[in-house]
Amino acid sequence: MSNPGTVKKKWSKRQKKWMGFGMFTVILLGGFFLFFAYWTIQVNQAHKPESVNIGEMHLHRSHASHSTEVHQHSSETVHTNRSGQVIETRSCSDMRDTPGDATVRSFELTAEAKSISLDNGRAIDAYTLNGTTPGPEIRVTEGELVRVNLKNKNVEEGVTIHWHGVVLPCSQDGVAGVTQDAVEPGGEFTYEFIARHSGSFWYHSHQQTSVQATKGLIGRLIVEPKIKPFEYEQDIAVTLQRFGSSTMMINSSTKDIHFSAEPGEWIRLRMVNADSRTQNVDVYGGSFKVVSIDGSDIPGPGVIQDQTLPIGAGQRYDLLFQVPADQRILLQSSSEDRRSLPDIHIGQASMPERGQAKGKFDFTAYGSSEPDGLSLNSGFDVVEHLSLGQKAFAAYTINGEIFHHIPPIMVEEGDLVKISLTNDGGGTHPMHLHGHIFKVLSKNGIPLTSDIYMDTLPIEGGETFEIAFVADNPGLWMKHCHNLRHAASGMTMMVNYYGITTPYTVGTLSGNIPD
Ligand SMILES: [Cu+2]
Repeated sequence: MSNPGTVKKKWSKRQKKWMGFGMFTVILLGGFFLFFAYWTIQVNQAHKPESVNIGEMHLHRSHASHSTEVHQHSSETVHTNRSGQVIETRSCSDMRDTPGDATVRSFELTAEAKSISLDNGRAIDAYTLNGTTPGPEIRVTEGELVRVNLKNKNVEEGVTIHWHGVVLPCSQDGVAGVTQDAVEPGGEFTYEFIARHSGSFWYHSHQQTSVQATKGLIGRLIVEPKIKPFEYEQDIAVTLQRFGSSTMMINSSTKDIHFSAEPGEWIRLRMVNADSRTQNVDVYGGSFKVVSIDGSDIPGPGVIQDQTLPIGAGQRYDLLFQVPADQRILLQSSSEDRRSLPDIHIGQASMPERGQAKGKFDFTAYGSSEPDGLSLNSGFDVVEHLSLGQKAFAAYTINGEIFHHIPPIMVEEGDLVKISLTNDGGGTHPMHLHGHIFKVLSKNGIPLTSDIYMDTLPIEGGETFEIAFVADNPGLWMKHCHNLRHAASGMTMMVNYYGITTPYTVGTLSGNIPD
C-alpha cells in the first residue's frame, strides 16, 4: 500500500534507456580502468627485471626471462668477437687507471637522507652529500688523480656516484649493477680516476637515478686546465637544479644569486644543467662567447649577443665575457616546461635592460673546424640507427623497446662508430653516452661546419642527428636519455665492448636499479 502523499516513481522508456547507457558506460570505464592498472603494473615490472647481467646481454636472445639461469652459468659463458672468434674476457672491475706519479686529490662524500631548510624557509626531505644539495664542488687540475671516498649514512636503497662526462675506466663509472653494487647504508666505495680532460662536469648517483638525483645526490666536478686556453680573471660555476618536481634552484638557492666582479674583468662562467629539462638561458648586459660545451672547447667561437642558450639536461655550457663598464651581466633562465629559475647577477653596476632575445643559439653553426679525421666521410666500422619513441602511457623506448630488451650496440676497441638518432615522438630527449665524447656530425641531414663534441645531446621532436665516436675505452657503457623519468621508463641502452664482463647484475634481485 502506498502512502497517499507520495507519487510512485515510474521510469519512462527514455529514462530507462539512459540508465542502461549510463550503467554500460560505468562498466566499460571500470573495465578499462582495471585493464589499464593491470597493464601499467605489467609495464612497470618489465621496466625492472629480476636479474640481468649487462655484460652478457648480447649472448642471449631473451634477456629477462631466463635471467637466473644466465646468472648461474655466467662463468661458463663463451665470449666471441664480431667475426665469431672466441676471445679472452676482461672484467669491468679490473679496468682501472694506473696512478703513476699523478698528484692525488682526496675528497669525502657522505650521502645522507635528511631534512634541510631552503633559503625560502621551506623544509624539504632531501638526499644530501656532506649535508647539502648539491654536494660540494670538486675542483681539480687536469692530470691529477681524483680519489673520492663515498659513504652512505642512511640512504636505504643504496647509492653510487657517476662522473657525468668524464672519460674514465669502466670500474669507476658508478653505475649500479653494471660497474659496482649500490653502496648500502653503512657501506663505502672509493672512486679513483685520473682527470685526463679539463672542463666542466658533474656527478650524480646512478642508483634509482630519477629519484636520487632529483632528491639531491648531485654536485659539480670542475677540472681546470693546466694551461688556460684563453684568459680570464674569475672562474665562476653554477648548477641549475630542480628539487622534486618544481623547486628551481641555482647553487642551492631559490633566490637570485650575485657574484661580485669589477668592470673590465674577464669571467669564465660554467653552467651545469642538472635538471631533466632543457634550460633556456638569456644573457643580458653584454656580448659573450660560448667557449666550451660539455667540457670540450669549441674552436674559433664567435662573439654573440642577445641569444637564448638552450642548455640540454645534463649539459654544461661555459661562457666567456668581459664585465661591461656601465652595467652588470644578468642571466635569466627558464625551463622547457616554463619554470623560472633564480637570476644570476655578475657585477654590481646598474641592471641591464631585459630585451627580447633575437634568436636561439645554434651550436650546429657556431665555431670553426680543424679537420680531425672524424667526419661523415670516415670509414665507419659500426653504423646504428636509434629511434627514440614512446609506447602508450608509460614507456619511453629506443627502437620500440625498453632498457633490458634493447640489444646493446656491440663494439670492438678501435672501432669508428656512427649512430643516427631520431626523436620520433614529442618532447626533448637529451641523449647521454657514458665513457666517451662524441662528435656531432649532422643535424637533419645537414653536416655541421664546426667541431662540436658533446657527451649529452638534446634531441627535439622530429629531429635527427648523426654522431660519431672512436671506441677507445673498453667497458660497458650506458647510453640513455637524461630526462631521468624517460630513462627510468625505458629509454636506456648499452654500448658494450666485446669480451667485457661484469660480476654485477641489474634488477630487483640484487637491488641495483640504475634506471
Ligand atoms: Cu627522453
